[in-house]
Amino acid sequence: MPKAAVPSDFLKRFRALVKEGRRFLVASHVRPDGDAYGSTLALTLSLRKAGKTATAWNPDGLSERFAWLPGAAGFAGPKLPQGPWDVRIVVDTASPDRVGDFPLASDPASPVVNLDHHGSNPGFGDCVWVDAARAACGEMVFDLLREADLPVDRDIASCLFVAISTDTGSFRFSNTRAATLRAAAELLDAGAEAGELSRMIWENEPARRLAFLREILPTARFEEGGKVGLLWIRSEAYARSGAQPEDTEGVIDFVRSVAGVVVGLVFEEAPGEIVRVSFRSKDPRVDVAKLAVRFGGGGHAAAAGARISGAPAAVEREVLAAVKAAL
Ligand SMILES: [Mn+2]
Repeated sequence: MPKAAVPSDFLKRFRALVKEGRRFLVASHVRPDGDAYGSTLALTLSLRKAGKTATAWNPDGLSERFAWLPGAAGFAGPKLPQGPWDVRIVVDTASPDRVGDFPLASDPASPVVNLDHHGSNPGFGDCVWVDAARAACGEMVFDLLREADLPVDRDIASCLFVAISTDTGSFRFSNTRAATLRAAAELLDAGAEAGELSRMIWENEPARRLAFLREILPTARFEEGGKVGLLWIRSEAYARSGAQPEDTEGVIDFVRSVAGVVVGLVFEEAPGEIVRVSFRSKDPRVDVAKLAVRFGGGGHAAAAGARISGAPAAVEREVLAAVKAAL
């Protein structure tokens, strides 16, 4: 383990909160991904193993896609469980408006811990550690558990492996650092099974996802001489295929994976004249977090998102103009 990966002020405060607190609520962002669920569950399981009462909660509840994760059985949401909480922990969440009904109001009796790897995180909460160099929040949770002397057993290691594996696209994306692979190796030492977990993550799609892909792949288009690849998810694609919002995970890879594409975009129609836009960049010189922030969203340099008000055609035009200027 790299010595003192966790900032000492944060670690000191966190250790004190864990020592004094009894009831913990751990939460993450809406439309949770593997890092959100894995980081939430790893912290929850570890706190429980340390003798605390800990509840994992998400504004979207537990998705079917991750229902096999260790500890998932007691997962709470969308309804917020009954408090009070001595400590409220938010993981992998770029901004406070992404945790639904999670109570973030300042309360000295219930400090908020903000643990995240999104560079656009404004640093909300009372005990904050944001490190944009980290591939996944799960990497930070792993360091934190070890340095705070909290348990990491096979189940916890498995949740953390899932967190890191999903946010790095199975260790393919440019956010994968030597330290990321070292953390993954240590998680295998702690009992995580790479083959089995990877199969559950990447080869466990519901059949309806193929029907969903049949609906959306015909919308694929290329702009700017092939440097921009985009897809549309029209609202009727869900009804026609029986897909769930979680089935959109990774569809952006179909345009991103094409040779010559620098920026991949997915536009998704949402209720109330809103378009959800996902951005991916394959070139470190094109920072899509900056683009997303301009449209009221956020994220990482290589992967970001925003919810934009407006008619679909108008939103597409504005986003393409901004992407073109950034290329
Ligand atoms: Mn993440």
